[in-house]
Amino acid sequence: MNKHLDEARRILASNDRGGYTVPTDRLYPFQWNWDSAFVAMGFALYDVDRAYRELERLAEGQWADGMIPHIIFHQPSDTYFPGPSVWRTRHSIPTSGITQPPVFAIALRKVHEAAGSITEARTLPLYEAALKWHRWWYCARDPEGTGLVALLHPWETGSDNSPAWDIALARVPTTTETAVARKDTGHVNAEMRPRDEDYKRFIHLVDTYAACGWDPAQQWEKAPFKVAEVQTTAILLKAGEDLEHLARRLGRKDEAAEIAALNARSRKALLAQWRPALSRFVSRDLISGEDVEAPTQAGFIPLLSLDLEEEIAGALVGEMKAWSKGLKVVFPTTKPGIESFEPKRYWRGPAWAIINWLLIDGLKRNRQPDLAEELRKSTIDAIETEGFAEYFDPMTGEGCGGLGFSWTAAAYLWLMRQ
Ligand code: 9WN
Repeated sequence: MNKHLDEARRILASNDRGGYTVPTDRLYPFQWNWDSAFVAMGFALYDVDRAYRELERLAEGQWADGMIPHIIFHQPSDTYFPGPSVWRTRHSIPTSGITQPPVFAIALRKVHEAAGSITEARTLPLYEAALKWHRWWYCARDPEGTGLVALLHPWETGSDNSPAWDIALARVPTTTETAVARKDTGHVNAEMRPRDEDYKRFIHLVDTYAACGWDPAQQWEKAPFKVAEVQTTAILLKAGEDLEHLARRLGRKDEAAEIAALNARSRKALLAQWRPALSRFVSRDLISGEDVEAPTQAGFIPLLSLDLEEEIAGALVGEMKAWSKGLKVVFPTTKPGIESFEPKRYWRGPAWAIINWLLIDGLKRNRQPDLAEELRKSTIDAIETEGFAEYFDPMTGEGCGGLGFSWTAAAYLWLMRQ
């Protein structure tokens, strides 16, 4: 086996904490939602039992209302802030109170297919957890039935300090009840992380929602940050397609029809977010009612779940190529050259293997194999040169953030398969 494949498996094994995988040691010492879904797809390539286990342990954190939280605190650790005492939630396993992109059902379909028909019994409870979560998304995060789901915290997007939130987040006060005691900057260079001011606003939001007792209706009413977001909706729609497929396989006809109707609603809503003048899709700030025009990777993620007309796909690809010109590693999470582009600062420019994974799948779906292959090669080269870093500086190729990173290992395994 190629030594990097071997290393990827070793990273997943060493980040195992008992049936679940931490994103990396110390910096992220708990189970994270979308990280685990990507990791499960990695495991599905060589250890289906372990892949199921990853999703089962994630589902242990599911709330009675259907939400699967963004962090499950299976065991205590004092190397991360904010921990359970800041979240003040009531689930029996301590969890955070917000969610993350719903990659779960995408992973479940892959794990189920890798397992073959013998393990239907193992898929079923996870299918039910996913269905409950998808219903939660449409009920709690799209109460008006627009088809686009909204996020109430930048951490829910998975792209915490993206320039996409700059305008919406600036409205959130920097005052907090909870003292902000960051641990992340003790593990990695502060220049690669969100700024202190961002953290104050992040924690202000946590305090606000904790004061709502984490009740979705109250949070919706009180939220000072509310963005109907295209990246998350595109992921939800792809996951919805996979869930619908599983529902049919499992003989759940009524549920398949219910999911298909939700998918149709999101498909239509996503398409309406296409902006020809920008050659991208845009999110909507629900507080101001305005489009979120900041140029970030999110604008291209709808490739993943829409079958676009030739003209739209061509324009998207043209724009992606323009952003990629002269870069050492693609794909940048912010358009290079603009003021908010910071090639080392987390979601403000760096290239991430899992974002590339989503884009590659989307480009293939939309008949763009050449650019898909370029992204695949670039991701593989970056990892083979710099190791399994959390993300990469697109200008220099340098591996940044945490090292020995689980989802980078899973992405490598996935992109190297066949
Ligand atoms: C907050 C674990 C997570 C990822 C996110 C990434 C980062 C956490 C943080 O790490 O977020 O959830 O403390 O910075 O932004 O996408 O899931 O890898």
